[in-house]
Amino acid sequence: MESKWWENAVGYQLYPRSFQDTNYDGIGDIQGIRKRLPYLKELGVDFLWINPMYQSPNIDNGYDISDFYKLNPEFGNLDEFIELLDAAHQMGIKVLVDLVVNHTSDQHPWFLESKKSKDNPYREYYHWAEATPEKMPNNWQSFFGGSTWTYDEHTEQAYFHVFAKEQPDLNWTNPKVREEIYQMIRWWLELGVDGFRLDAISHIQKESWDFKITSNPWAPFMNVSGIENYMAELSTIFREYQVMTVGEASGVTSHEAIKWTGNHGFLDMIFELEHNVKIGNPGEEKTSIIGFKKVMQRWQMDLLKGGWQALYIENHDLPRSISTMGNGTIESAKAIAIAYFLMRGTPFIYQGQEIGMANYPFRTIEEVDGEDTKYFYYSLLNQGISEKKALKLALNWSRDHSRTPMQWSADCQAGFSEVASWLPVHPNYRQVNVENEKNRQGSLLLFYQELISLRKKIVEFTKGSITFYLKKHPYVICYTREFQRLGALVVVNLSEKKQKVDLPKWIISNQKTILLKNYTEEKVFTSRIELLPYEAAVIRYVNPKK
Ligand code: TEU
Ligand code: CA
Repeated sequence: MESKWWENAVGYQLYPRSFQDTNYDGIGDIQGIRKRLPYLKELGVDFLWINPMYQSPNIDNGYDISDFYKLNPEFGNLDEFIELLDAAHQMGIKVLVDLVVNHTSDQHPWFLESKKSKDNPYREYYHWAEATPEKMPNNWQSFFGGSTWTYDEHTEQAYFHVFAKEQPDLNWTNPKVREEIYQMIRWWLELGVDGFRLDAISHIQKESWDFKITSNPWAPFMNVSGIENYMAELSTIFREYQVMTVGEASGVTSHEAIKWTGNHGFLDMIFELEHNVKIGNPGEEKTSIIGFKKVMQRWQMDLLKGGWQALYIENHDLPRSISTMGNGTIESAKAIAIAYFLMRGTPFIYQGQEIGMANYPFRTIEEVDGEDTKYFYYSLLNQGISEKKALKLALNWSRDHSRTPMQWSADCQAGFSEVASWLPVHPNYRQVNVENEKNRQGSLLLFYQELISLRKKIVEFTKGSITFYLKKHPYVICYTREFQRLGALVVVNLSEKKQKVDLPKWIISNQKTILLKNYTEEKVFTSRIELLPYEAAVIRYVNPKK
């Protein structure tokens, strides 16, 4: 297999609305990203994925695009974006942008035309079907709640949307739509972006409207057969420009992921969405460690056959991992970091994860921004559930937890802005911030820096195979990465309790050095070992059999 630059790279996901505000309107901007490039360079990341910055009415924070060729003025203009690209490139940092082509905003000129009449030339750019106000074409449900159909009184038909009603799905069966999309993709590539993160890409193909849902409610629009044709067309363009692509591909199984990624795949790598397995009573859910483990073990083993995974633990759609997987301590955050970062694939860090930003203690629904969270909250109230309970249920897994402003310093507004921000700053910002952690020995930030450089320096992590041990253990993740004679054993206790485990004897007896650990006390790793709460270590060994 030929080497690709991203095999040895670390990515950083940036949510521009909450990264850095430079003109003091409480909203992050392009100049803010530029200002913080030195920080990202020092952290050691090789590329950025920036969430959408296009023109948008912001029903879904930029994932509802009304003009693919313009930036939202609240972030800045195209010239500023080009300057950012140049500055990043000069520092050796590549830039991926979000490609949102499953849907547009309902304010996009195509949709405004499409709505006008049944014979409008843009009608077929979207999915319309016969309906009455009482009866939708089918009973499919959208991801954000409610029907996938919205009735339009003017033309007496309904249009289709898998997300909010303000995000009508594009009709990919229409060659004109595809042509417009491909043209737009080329335009951004000509501008010099280094690749794309493909939003919700596994939903572009739909089943026919009479498809009957049996168990999985999302089956009619998740990785539906026929999607390969569109993916192949897309990949032809990506190959021509030799850019990096990462797909958000929910519903693509670990087995199919080989076809989607790797040398002959449609894309370079994909994010799976399966590993976020929840456990606990509604309103108090945490991540199931065994659930996470099982999914990751299966994906990693399947992809060894020739695919590549985008590794992540947080993003803008998930609550903070220190709160959902960890117990709020730095040790737990370090353990989580080691657990996923050294698997086979390209690791991504979501902004703030590297300093241990935590879930926000929301007290009222007014503090919330996300439409999906609000929808959930109000539908609970409608079911007669009390405000207090509804808030707890709706906020436990809200996307807003990860969208509060980046905590740069102990200054007012955490150094994000000088005015009140669009989402409030987390009250813990005086302790949890970049300035503080940059200079504090043992901090999570310095640990991430070390982890990143280790990930890049040690060849096993880039080129090595992977083997899992203690596969059924409910809390301890254990795997080796091996390349030729060299090996690294990763062992992580993802629980608040001590765990006694047996490590492979032949590895322990051939150990050389401890590459990284999250407790400072000296420790000798014997094959029968008691791990402290959230203890994690990476041990280098030599394989005598090779
Ligand atoms: O999320 C899409 C997304 O989460 C679904 O594709 C997923 O399949 C489903 O929820 C599984 O349960 C992306 C963005 O990350 C998100 O922020 C946007 O709101 C969404 O697309 C719409 O563009
Ligand atoms: Ca701003």
